[in-house]
Amino acid sequence: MTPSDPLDTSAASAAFPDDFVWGVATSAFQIEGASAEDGKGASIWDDFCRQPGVIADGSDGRTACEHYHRWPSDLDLIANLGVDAYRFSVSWPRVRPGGGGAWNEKGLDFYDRLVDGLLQRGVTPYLTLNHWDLPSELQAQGGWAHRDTVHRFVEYACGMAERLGDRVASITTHNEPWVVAMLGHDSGIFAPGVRDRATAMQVSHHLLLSHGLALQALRQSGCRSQLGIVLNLSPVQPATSSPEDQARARLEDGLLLRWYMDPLFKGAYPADVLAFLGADAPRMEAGDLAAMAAPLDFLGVNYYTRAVVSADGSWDKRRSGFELTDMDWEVYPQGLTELLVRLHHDYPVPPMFVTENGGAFKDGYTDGRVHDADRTRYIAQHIAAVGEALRQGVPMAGYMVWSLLDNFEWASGYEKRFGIVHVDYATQQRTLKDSARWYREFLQRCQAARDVNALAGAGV
Ligand code: GCO
Repeated sequence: MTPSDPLDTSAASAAFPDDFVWGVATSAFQIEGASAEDGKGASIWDDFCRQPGVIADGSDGRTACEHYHRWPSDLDLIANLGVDAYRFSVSWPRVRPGGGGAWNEKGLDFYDRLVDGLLQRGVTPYLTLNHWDLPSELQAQGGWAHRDTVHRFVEYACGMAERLGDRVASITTHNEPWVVAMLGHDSGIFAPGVRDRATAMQVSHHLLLSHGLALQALRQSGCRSQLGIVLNLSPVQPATSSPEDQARARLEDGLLLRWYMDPLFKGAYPADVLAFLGADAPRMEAGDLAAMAAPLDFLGVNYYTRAVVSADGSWDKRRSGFELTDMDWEVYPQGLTELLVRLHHDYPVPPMFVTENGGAFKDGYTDGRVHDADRTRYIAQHIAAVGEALRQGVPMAGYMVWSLLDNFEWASGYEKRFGIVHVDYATQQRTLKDSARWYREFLQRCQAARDVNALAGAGV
């Protein structure tokens, strides 16, 4: 192993400052199960899964990883990895079943216990409010396309901050608004399965607006958690240097990245994308753009792969020469450095976290072990890419692996496994994969370096 080998945990850990936050991430619908227990209301994902043919294996989130019942042992697992932080999401319909109206004490109690359980184990809670499971009752009134949902979200944010804000270090408003808008309302491959470009853009506007208004309300209420948003971003590269491919890549970059980053950091939508959208551009009211640009304490970036586009659709990633994951996504760690450096260069970004990064691979389970060398390499290479961004002066504050557990991978059901911990869905048994063992060893190295520095700082 050479010193620059990303799998060498001692060399890899050296690139990071002592206060860098290491974590693992999940989301409510993907792991909790208990989809109708203790007063939980239905979400758009509960409904969507019932439509024939939309989930690859015909599955749903009714049981998932049974985390709603197995949370104490899952928290032990998290603590045992040695992470600093656990990123999870709250199921809105579990705590406020109708979206508005009465709150559900039993649902709130669950997250109370979860947060206390993390703190007792020395793990810092990072809370996400909207990881896609909108209450069905709000969808019946128009969902994110309807402006009232913005106000229901602000109420929900304030209610959760009131309940948990004294104990959670970090609150994220939305996870991946692009996915909610475009996959949920343009291509319709995700809940709620709408296929209409104008609706999708209106949804994106309401997500950004609700984010800004929630931040404002949370700060006014004296909430002391760090506040931010999480975007799914990738470098968008033209397949060739032809003017057509370059123009297409610029537009796709506009729809994916600048459509969200510009209003958050520059107070305006990108003019080229507005021109492209024409009549599909969202309706806005005075003050919306100013509200959306509320100052952020952090920006979360979810990174999995790059995007390559060609005007005629002829790009074929199978011929690119890069390894593909089980999602058919290219393994492209240098894209993470490229992306983070660009964000730092183009926008006045606050400290950034990689809030999700990981890979689905076909795992083989043998005799209590999962030798997922491909996932281990993927994670190590991407951690090295974050280290390189830091070296280039990018303000990076943390990195979280997606995901702690194998879980419900949306339209792919349970067929795609992203966990560093294997889940046997028949028995709910959890098994550390080799990637989890590698991450644990890596975190031990980081901790040892911190201890040495603390001793040196104390003059010992
Ligand atoms: C995401 C989603 C996760 C997915 C992961 C892998 O934020 O895109 O948050 O829920 O499972 O990205 O596709």
